[in-house]
Amino acid sequence: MSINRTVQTLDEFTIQQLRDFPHATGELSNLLRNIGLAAKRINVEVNKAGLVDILGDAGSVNVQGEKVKKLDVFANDQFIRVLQHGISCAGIASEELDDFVAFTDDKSIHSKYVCLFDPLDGSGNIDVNVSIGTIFGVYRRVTPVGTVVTKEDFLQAGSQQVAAGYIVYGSSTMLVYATRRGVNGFTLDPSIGEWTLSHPNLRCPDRGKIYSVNHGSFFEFQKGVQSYIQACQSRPATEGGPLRQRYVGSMVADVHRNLIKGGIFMYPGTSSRPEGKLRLLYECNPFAFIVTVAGGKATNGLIRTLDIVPRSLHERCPFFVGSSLMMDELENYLRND
Ligand code: AHM
Ligand code: MG
Repeated sequence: MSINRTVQTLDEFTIQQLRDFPHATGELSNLLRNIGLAAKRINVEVNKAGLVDILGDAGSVNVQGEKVKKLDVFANDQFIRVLQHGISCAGIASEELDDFVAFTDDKSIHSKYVCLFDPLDGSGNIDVNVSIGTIFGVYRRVTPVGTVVTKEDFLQAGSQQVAAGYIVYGSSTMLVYATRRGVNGFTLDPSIGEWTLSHPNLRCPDRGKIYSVNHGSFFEFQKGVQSYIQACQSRPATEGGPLRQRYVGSMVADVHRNLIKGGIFMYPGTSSRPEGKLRLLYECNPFAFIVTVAGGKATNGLIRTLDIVPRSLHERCPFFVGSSLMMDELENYLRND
């Protein structure tokens, strides 16, 4: 089988983008390449997840005599290792770690960027062979290059992201990333181990037929959210009839589908958890950035997610994201709550 040279690889794509900016250093391209590399390694392990009973349960020793790690711990380790040994990242913060990690070697302290990620989101779905994902956001550090990064480099509003993306480990594995210039999706071609451009210049349709929410919590949602959900369910036939409800329980899969087909994803606060479940820095901000660049919207129900100034690394916030006209409609209901 010969390689199809009409397709562009991730590396080729980022290098081509660089040519438009003669003064760019290539550091961001390099960081994205490293993220792509870590994701390929994670993908290999995700595909073997069903074999844990054969190869050994997490925590046990496998047939090669190696200790088997939980997949989310493995994913976290991969990311840290790849970014630490690259030349483009000065530090990371992860949903899996209590505190950020500053890389203190000479190469790293001279890097411009910090990366925040959720190494394996939707991990409750691993055991049952349902799509899961990785989410990341990249910020330019605010402390001077040449010094060790501090917490303020990580506690930036989402609007400061220079890039954000996700990997969805699904029926195929895709890496989607956004910069201010646009959102592009790459599918992993397993035969050559390359990310190949499959979804250039992704735009989120203004409207879609899908809403995604955990209905089990319906009676714990605020009135405005309940009213909006009821409006989705009772849309008249003249406007296309009721919307479809789709909720995988892996935000990456849910938002990825809605980004392509049009739709709205909601993880509202509840009476028992007013801040909801999702983490602002690792889950909400990257998706808020991606969907906004693609023409959609993201809020916490009151203000744009990207405008929230974070106070702590692991803070949670209600999250509503999706097609712009559907978000406008939701906001009307929330305003009249
Ligand atoms: P996780 O980071 O522990 O995997 O949790 C995040 C996930 C999201 O991907 C998903 O949308 C949500 O949790 C599902 O939660 P729930 O089961 O409460 O609806
Ligand atoms: Mg998560």
